[in-house]
Amino acid sequence: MSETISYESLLARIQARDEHSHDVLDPATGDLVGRAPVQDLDALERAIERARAAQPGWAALTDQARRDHLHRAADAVERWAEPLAELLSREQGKPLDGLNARFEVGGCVAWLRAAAETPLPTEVLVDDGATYAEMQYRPIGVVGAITPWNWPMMIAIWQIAPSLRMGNTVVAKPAQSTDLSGLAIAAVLNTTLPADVLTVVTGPGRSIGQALSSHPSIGKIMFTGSTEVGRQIIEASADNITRLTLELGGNDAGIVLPDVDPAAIAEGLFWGAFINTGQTCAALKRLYVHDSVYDAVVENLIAFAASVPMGIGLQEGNLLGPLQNRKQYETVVALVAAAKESGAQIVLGGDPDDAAVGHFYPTTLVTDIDPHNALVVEEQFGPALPIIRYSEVEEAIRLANELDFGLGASVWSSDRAKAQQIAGRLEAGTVWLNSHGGLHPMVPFGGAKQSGYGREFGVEGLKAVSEAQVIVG
Ligand code: TAP
Repeated sequence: MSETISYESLLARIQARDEHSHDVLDPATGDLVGRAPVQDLDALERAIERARAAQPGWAALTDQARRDHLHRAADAVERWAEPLAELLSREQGKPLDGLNARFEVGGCVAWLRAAAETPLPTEVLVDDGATYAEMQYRPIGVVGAITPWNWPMMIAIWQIAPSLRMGNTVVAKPAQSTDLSGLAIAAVLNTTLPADVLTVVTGPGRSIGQALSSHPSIGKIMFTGSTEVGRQIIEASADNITRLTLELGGNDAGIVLPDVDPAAIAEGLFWGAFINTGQTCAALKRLYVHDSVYDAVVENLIAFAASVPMGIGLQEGNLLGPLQNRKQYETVVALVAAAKESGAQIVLGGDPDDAAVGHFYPTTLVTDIDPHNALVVEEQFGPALPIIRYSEVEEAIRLANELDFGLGASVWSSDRAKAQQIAGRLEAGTVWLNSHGGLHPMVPFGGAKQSGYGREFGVEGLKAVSEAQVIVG
């Protein structure tokens, strides 16, 4: 890629050149963003073959050489940061500002550098004079990386960066609704990486994703997406005993104890739930609030939420955007409508303009809702938060744990010891205290129960894209 750094030059590199393509429309305006290629199974075969051929040479580099490559890739993302953020905003819908497009591109840089810097020395397991045993972490081979549309660049990096660090090559398949973002981040990485170490293949999940998951030359699938597709990948990969990391759906609970200061926690609660306009796996999706502070928490949340601007991503200042696609918009419409019909109170929002351009759903807070209403027990993946009243903390813990999901959870309290004790009883991969959803590249992240298995980030994340080998003697 030439170093003429502009949005136009980025788009020119990744756009489809023939009729095997689909239109990409801006979810905020309906404008044409570009045309994304739709590839076929032959293209996938060729990509896997090239990745297989490139892998031994990549693995033969020293660990330091691969770490240097990741830092150079991070430098490239920094140089291309603004065009990447603009494309992300146009295609995904998220605003440039706030915890959105520029933040996501910054996350790509941070996770690339963390994957480069995380030490993974050989572990000496036993050295007692009679036995010497050590554990080494070797490449698996070719990793298939399948991503969703909500954080299409950053999640791709979460899968690609540790895989490359450990000496694997990667074939990536972005979600079709954000193909251009997946192609763009890879194109920027490929300005510095050796040929064929990272390839992107676009096309439908049910054909390209399915074939990638069942391919005998793929040693590991890194998948982030829905629980339903996670199950299909388990089945598709079974014959080859392909290694899997599955980051699946979430329906995170937050429990607010009676000792909180409602004004002080309103902002944290809001962004825990509404980051990326609610389209985040580990967003706060059901909030359980003690009866004694319920009204005050709701009042403070309404006041904060009403002050956060929603609009077209490219207009600076907006902090919330549209839903990324019509299907997701319709899911949120149906869930809030059903909640309203059941007698729940819509205290903010809930009145989308179906005729408006763009998939905008207003920021919505729903109170006095039955704990088993669909808006509570299903993953809404949008800007509508149900707030459930409880009177006994045991009841809140039981409700939080009763779903099959177990990605994240949070406890809100001014008593750290009490909050920690409750955290230990919640069935979730991560429990935050007085915040929700913050991630760190050195802190392992992943789901309990049907939110998936395996952990990403930090040392655990490097081990997950490696084959452990014990050497004895
Ligand atoms: P999915 O519909 O599951 O799609 C995810 C990816 O899988 C897409 O690239 C999709 O391709 C592909 N795919 C579809 N069918 C496939 C198959 N049979 N075999 C292999 N791949 C297939 O999810 P989504 O709607 O993009 O994302 C929303 C979901 O992801 C939510 O449930 C959310 O909670 C979850 N999510 C989880 C996390 C973590 S870290 N746990 C993070 C973000 C999102 P196409 O687009 O071409 O169909």
